[in-house]
Amino acid sequence: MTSQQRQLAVLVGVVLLTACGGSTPTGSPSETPPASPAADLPWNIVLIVVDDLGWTDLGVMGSAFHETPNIDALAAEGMRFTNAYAATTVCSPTRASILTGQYPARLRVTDWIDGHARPWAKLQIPEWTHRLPAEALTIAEALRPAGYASASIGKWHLGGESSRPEDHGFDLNVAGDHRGQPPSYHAPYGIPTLSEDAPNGAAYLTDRLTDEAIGFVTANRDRPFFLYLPYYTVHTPIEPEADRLAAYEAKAATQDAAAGAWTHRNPGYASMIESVDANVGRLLATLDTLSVADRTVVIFASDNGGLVLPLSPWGRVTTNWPLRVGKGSAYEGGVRVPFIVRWPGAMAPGSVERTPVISPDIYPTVLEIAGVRNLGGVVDGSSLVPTLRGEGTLERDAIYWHYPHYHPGGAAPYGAVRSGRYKLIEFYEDMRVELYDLDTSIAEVVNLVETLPEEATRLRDLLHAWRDEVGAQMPTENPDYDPEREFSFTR
Ligand SMILES: [Ca+2]
Repeated sequence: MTSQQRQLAVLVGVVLLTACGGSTPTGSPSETPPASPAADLPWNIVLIVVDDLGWTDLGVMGSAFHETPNIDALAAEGMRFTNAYAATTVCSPTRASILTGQYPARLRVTDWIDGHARPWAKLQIPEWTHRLPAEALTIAEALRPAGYASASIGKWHLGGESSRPEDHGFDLNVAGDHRGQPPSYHAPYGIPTLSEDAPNGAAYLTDRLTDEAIGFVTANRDRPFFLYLPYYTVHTPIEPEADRLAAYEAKAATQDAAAGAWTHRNPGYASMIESVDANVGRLLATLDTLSVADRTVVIFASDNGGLVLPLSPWGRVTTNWPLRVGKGSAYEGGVRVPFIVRWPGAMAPGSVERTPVISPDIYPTVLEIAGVRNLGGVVDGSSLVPTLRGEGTLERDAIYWHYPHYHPGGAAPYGAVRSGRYKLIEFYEDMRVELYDLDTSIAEVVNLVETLPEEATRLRDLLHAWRDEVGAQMPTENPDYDPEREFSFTR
C-alpha cells in the first residue's frame, strides 16, 4: 500500500466512522470506575504538548513516513480522539487555554505573544494580552492545595519576566520563558532558563528536556506530581539530530513518486518527530521503572496544526492532508490536532473517540481526575472524564474559535463554530460565512451556505451569542487601510 493509499484509508475510515455519529469505543468500557492509585495518592498527571504537531503527523494518525512507535503504543493503551482541536491556530493562546480551561477570547490572549503587525490591512486588530493573566488559575495553582509537586519543562511562551511558570504556580521551571522557539536545538541552546551544563551530557534539546522530566518524576515518585512537558519540537527551526536524518533521507528518496504532494516527505521534520517519540518512550519507561505508571495519567496533545509553509531546509515543513491548509489558517489543518489520553483502568485500551473536544477541556478533566473541586473562576472547557470512562457522551451545543488577527499561514480575522457535523467560519473583513459538513467534506471544499441556509443561520447565531458571552474583542475598520501595501509585514 502506498502512503497515499494508507492516508486515504485513514480518511475513509474517519469519514465512515464520523458519519455513524456518536462515540463508540473500539472495545468495551470498563464496568467499574478505575481504582484509586496506590497508597491513596491522587493520580499523577503527565501532560505532554508537542509544538505544531499536525493531525496526521503520527503513525497512529495515518502517517506512513513518520515513525512514532512509542506514541502509537500510548494510543494503543489509551484513548485516541480523532476530532480533537486546539483553541487557536497558533501557540500562546492554546497554551493559555490548556492551563486555565478558558477560551483565549475570554482571556484576551488571542494571538501568540509577539503577534504580527499588519498596519495597512483592512482591519485594525484589537490589542490583546501578551501574557498569561495573573488572575487566571492554572492547573498547577489548582493542584497545589492537593499536595501536588509541579514542573513546567520546555516551551512556555506565555510571558517572560513576572509571567513565567514559577509565577503561575509551578514549583519548577526548566527552559520556559517568553520565547516561542529555541535559538538552537543543539547545545548551546541559548535559553536563559536552561543551564548549558547538561547533567547527562545531552546535546539535543529534546533529549535534555526529557532528562529534566525524568529527574523531576524520579524525585517526586512518592507524592502526587503534575509534569507539564511542552516540548519545543517540532516547531521551527527544523534542526534534526544528524544520526536520525540519513534513514529518512533514504526513505524520502525511495518513496513512491505516485504518492504525490500530499504525503509527508520532509526528512528533517520526520527526524525531529522521531526524537520526540523516542523521548516519550524513555519517559514512559521511567514511569514503569519507578512503578508509578499504574497511577499516572498521561495526556498527549499539540497546540495547533502542522506548519505547511516552506520554512525548512527541506522545503515545506509538513502537510495535514486531508485537512485544509495548516497552522495560522482558519481551516481544519490549523486547529485539528492529535490528542491521546492513557488513564490506567479507565478505558478500554485502544479506544477511538470521535466526539469533538477542544484544548480548554484539559483543565477540568485533569482537576476531576485529581479530585480537585475548586476550579477557580469561569471554566469554558468540559471535563472529559465521563467520555474517558465510556460512561456517556459530552453534552454541549458547540465549540468555538475567535482569532481577530492576521497570520502568514493564511488567516485573516475570523471566528468559527463547530456543532455536530457542521462547522461555520465567519470572516470579519466582510462578515461572509462558509459552512462545511465535516462528515462529508473533511477537506472543507464544499461550502454549504447556499444549500443549508437555516443551518448557517443557526451556527452564526451560536457564534455571535458566544462572542458576547466571553466578551470577545473584535477588530475595527483600519483608517490606514491601503490595499497596495496590505501584505507588507513589519515583523
Ligand atoms: Ca505551536
